[in-house]
Amino acid sequence: MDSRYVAEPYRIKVVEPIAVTTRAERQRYLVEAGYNTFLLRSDQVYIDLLTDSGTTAMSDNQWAGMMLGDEAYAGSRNFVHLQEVVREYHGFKHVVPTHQGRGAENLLSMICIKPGDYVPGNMYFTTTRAHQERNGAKFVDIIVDEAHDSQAELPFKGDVDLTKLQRLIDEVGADRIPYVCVAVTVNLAGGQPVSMANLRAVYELCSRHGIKVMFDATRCVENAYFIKTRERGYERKSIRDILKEMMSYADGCTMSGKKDCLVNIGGFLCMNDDRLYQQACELVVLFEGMPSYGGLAGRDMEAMARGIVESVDFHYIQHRVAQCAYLADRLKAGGVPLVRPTGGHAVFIDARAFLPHVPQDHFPAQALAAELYLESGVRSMERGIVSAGRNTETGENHRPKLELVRLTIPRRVYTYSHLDVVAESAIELFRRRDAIKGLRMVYEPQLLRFFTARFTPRGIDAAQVNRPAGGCSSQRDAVTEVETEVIG
Ligand code: PM9
Repeated sequence: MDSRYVAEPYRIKVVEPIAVTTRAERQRYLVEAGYNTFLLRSDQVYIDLLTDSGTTAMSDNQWAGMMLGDEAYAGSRNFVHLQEVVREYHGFKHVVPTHQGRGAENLLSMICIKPGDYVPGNMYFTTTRAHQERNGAKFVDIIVDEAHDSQAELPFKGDVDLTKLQRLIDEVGADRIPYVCVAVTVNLAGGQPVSMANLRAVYELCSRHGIKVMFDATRCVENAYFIKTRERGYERKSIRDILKEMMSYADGCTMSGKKDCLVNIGGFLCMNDDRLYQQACELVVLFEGMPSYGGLAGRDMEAMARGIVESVDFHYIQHRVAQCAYLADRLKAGGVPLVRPTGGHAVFIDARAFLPHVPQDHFPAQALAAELYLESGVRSMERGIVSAGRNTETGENHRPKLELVRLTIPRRVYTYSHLDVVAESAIELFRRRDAIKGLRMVYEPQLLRFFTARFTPRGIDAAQVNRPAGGCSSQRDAVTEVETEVIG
């Protein structure tokens, strides 16, 4: 990095020891986990970059708020506070709390989607698309082409391609598009932001056709930071004002509070439409809880309300994005191929370029994530063919162009020294990349397979591999094995 790094805008008051393990121990843990980093135990991990979801260190102010939890069954004052904060910072009229983001996705998809509908989005997200498909919709990717090219260097690589959106409307008709789902930022493209100009244009286009725009606002503060630092006219505006303007180009949003709202659990669904709110209130009682808590304790809602306020602090978000840039710069200097430009929540290693000798059917990103853990105890996550899953109609594997390993940075948790260790480990692995082999999938769950799938190194007899504890029926296992032998 050519300038000094941005130092932490906080000091450390409580510490949590982390596990230091030997290579031999990690080898054993990896086999037990079926080469899936999701299945490792947290006390087997040294530096945990699996996800930034729910892994935030909360502030003293948030912890103090937890003590003010009003745990009444209905009408908690913490809900009223959350509602006030969401109205003020995001600008939506109604808020329905949910236990986390996918709870909000479930409600939205169930209310709005009819079988045979189309839901366009700027690249898929795993849980979001799963809920859309479960309710009978077909997801249509309308992100700009460059988002699928790891090396295309664009300031707003998460933008919607308006031509693709218009073409879909012309082809299927606006009445078969219940809403357009715009993610700010786009996780699976590498945390790429969407420009304000594009958000405005999408909203105008959809409004002309009577189509709702629903944001996946999970990392909306990171998006606001990129608008401030990259888009002309926003340099002098506050993150808070930028966020409010962004949200004015949507009819509502789903939110995983576990990311930019700085909490360990929580989410919500927002909307301006009174009828949609009424429908959400009717459904939320079935899946989550009362409309005034939606699966959350009063203290969780209080922490989330306070987290939203803290998240728009410029110094907080500047440091967060700077940590990603620092790690990316160190990795680049060591030759490790990355997705460009670096996003705001993670650094994504381009596993295709890292392991060109491992075909996509041998799960290069999954193999690389496993090797990185073995090398150093650093846990990362596959974001490639395993995460992409299968086409629900044909059963074929989706084959994303992006085959990535995500080094995800939890908020306010790790220091630059931790990031140095991560960089050194990945660079060491890159030096001996030719020795890294692919994997074979030996257990494949039907839904969101990346969470619990199991693998074995190629060349090992599948019959000798650990089975999931008390998992699926033997018949399903057998079928899976045959399928994966064919595809792998
Ligand atoms: N994202 C992540 O690690 C959590 C587990 S992986 C499925 O990136 C977006 C853009 C997300 C997201 C979760 C959700 C779902 C929706 N949209 O995990 O249910 O990145 O709170 O949110 C994860 P919940």
